[in-house]
Amino acid sequence: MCIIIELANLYLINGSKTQNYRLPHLSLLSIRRHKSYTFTSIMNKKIVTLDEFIIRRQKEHDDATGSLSRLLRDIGIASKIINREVNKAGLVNILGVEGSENSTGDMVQKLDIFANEKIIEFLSMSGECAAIVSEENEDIVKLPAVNGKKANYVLVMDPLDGSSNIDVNVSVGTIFGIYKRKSEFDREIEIEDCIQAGLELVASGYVLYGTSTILVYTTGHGVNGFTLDPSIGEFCLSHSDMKIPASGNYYSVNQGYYLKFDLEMRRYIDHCSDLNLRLRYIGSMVSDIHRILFQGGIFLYPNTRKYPHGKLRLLYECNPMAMIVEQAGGKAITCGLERILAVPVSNIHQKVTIAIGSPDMVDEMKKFVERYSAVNA
Ligand code: AHM
Repeated sequence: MCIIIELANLYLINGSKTQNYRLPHLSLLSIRRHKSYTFTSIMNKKIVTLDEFIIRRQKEHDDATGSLSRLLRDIGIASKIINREVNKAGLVNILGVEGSENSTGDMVQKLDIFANEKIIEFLSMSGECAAIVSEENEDIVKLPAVNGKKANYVLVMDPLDGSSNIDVNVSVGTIFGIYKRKSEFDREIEIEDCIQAGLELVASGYVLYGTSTILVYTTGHGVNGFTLDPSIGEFCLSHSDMKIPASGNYYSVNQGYYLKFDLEMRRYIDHCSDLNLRLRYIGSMVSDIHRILFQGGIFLYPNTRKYPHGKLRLLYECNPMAMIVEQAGGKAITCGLERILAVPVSNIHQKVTIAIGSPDMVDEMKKFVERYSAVNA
């Protein structure tokens, strides 16, 4: 009986093709009542963990060395550590405020700094990553060779996006992208190795620490999502080959800046409002885009007077999210109508405007920009 309930509480996989057999809060009785989930059908399903999935995918590529797979797995492990700390964030008053000592004598850190250090520390030991570009570090962080082996990959990341949400128990996320270094292995890694357009990404993903924790990633062959089952400490395949709806009922923008937006953006927002679309803005890009990926919609961060080039960062926020959304069938462009993934990168902390989400909605926004920026000119 325990085995059945344990299995039923996970997302169940039929062979290699995932079915969304989500059976939360099951009792043995409810399994019996649920005609389509008989004992045999449940026992025949197999849970696919993130590690297993990555290995399977690696085997599909004859030339794969396993290095990218190991790096992805390491990111999965690091995100479990961050997840544990994010879940404890509400205990901060008990454990100590930032800058104070906690009960074990350690200094209490801000969670975004903690997440940053954890990922760097973890990847330093793995030997698969040559350098990291992080929102939290002014310069690139060069990682040492492990056992004399020089690494081939560069990680770009926002370790904890939407960190202002932590204190109030609202979802945050980690965003990451992986590039191949441009220079040869025997050369010391330099900043030029990290300055690459989104089109060069070999993988990207995000982890959303929400009501449940989900890791979504792509290597350019579709998008797959893995939900963390805390009872076994594993990310389990829960959403295979994710596709964004062509259109949706949500728009996501900080409408408080409405008067600071250009005319074309104000007209497009008016249009969303006229259509009675639902405005949802969590203030954490990962969370807002995650909703849109599932339910359809558009996320916007245009230029304002305060942020003439937008607020969000191209290399480690917009590019990885753009790769995910495009792989799921969506679109991502700047408010100047350039494809995000094709925007040339000139510095690692470069900002960019963004409109991202369901393809039909991004196309519609584009028409507003074309029409009203002409009026402005
Ligand atoms: P952060 O990295 O400091 O958390 O900032 C990034 C966040 C995004 O997740 C979010 O979309 C945006 O900033 C919200 O900005 P604003 O408060 O200006 O709407």
